[in-house]
Amino acid sequence: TAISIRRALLSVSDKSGLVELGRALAARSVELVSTGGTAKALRDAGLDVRDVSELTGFPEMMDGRVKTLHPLVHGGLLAVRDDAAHVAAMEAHGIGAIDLVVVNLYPFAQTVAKGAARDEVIENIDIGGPSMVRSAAKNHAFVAIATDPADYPELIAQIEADGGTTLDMRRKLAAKAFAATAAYDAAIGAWFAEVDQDETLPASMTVALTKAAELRYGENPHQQAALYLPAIGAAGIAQAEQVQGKALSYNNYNDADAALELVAEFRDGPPTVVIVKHANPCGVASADTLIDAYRAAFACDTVSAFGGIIAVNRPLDGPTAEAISGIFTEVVVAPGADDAARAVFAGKKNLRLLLTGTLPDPARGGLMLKSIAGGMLVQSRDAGRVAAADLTVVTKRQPTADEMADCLFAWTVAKHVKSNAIVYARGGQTAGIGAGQMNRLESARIAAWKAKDAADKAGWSTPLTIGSAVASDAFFPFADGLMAAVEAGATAVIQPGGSIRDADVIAAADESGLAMLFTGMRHFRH
Ligand code: 93A
Repeated sequence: TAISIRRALLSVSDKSGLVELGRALAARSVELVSTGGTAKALRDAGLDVRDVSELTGFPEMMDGRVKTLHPLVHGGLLAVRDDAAHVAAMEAHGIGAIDLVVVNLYPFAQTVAKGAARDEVIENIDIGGPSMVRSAAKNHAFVAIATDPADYPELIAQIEADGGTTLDMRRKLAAKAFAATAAYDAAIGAWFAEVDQDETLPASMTVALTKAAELRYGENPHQQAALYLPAIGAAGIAQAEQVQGKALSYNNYNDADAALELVAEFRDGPPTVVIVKHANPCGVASADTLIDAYRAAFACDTVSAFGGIIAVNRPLDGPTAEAISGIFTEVVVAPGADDAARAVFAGKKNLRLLLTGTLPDPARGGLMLKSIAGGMLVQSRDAGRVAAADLTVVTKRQPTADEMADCLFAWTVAKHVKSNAIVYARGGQTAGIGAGQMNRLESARIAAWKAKDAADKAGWSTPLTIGSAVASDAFFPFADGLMAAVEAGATAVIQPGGSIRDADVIAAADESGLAMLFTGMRHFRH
């Protein structure tokens, strides 16, 4: 059932598409009623407009805070047209029906984003706009509500076809309208929570996210997926600029996020390269140059690196891009890329190049959300980091300076490996990474086996684990995991400590002549 449109109320902050819509309505003899700025824009285009202040008999007042909040507006929006009592009320009070509302709201999120002062942010909380949107959307049986210029063309098409709108479209527009006002209020709530509250975990949370991109599919082809972005929030991989390559997939985003978060730990460090597969690093290295770091990271696991996601902590140069291009790589994430690097990748049509401008602060706060059936788990971000001064030597032997450096490097990588995580490192490069096993001993063995495999493939006489440091993301519950590391050739160990069998583990370390450091901090990651 199409309703015909005789009167439209237009009040928009974003004036794009407004004049075209106004013209289409005027051509159908629709009466246009508008607020100040919107009326002016329509008049400037030569259209006839009635001021809302003329309709209500009240001037727009209090800096525009009160312009459309009036029974002559909301009565015209909310009246049920086939209810005799409602119709009688309209007649008694001189309320004219409004058939179409075109409203988009004060740019709250944009005002926050540009760093405006508190007063300006508050002034950009739209009250009258959402009220009209909600009144019209509630009464969608009779009233059409457009909140997005992207919907104007279809609206115009319907009006031009038969002078009205279909119930089907009005329902869709109403759903979109309520989603828009909900997201708007959630952004306001999030802003207040951020600026005015101290608790990390608020008593309740409204998360307003807008679909920014449909993804081809989810983790698997039979799953649907999309990227959603918050109106207000910290920047991260989701905001990276994609310079080339086909659209990112769900798994690409997930892996690129893991790669960027790990490489960001080396924000103030030497040139560093991270290669990620299935959200776990399969090679990480720091060196004097980016290309050397890439080669060292790649050497850790040349098999897994195929189809990997690479993140670097320096703007990409041509030679490094050339080296990366040696094997198939899905995604490269970098703070920037010079012309030579861009030219190299331009020849690799499938490679996605993401530029982030800067690297995120590894110590920043924030909340991590994980959905479980029927609820959501929320925790503060793992911003924990340790420096040499935070470590306790628990063995008879002190670590050498090289061992200390390798321990810190291995520990930083282990933080970004799914638990149980065991990472061997030597000379600023990972030697073997054991991830995601259900017991620590298996991770230690897998990491050692991988290091041996890498050495065989590279033709090294001994694996890099000989003389390496080993990091464990949580304490060794028994000495067996530690002994596996000793067998692999590790001479230094870094782990949180805190097991009831710490004494056994320390004794085993002393017996093997190891230097062992306790961090007092655990880095489970699942
Ligand atoms: O300040 S308000 O909350 N009070 C109102 O009564 C009101 N009516 C419409 N903001 C109000 N609006 C908003 O004004 C609309 O949502 C729209 O964003 C804006 C359009 O103003 P103008 O037509 O003067 O540019």
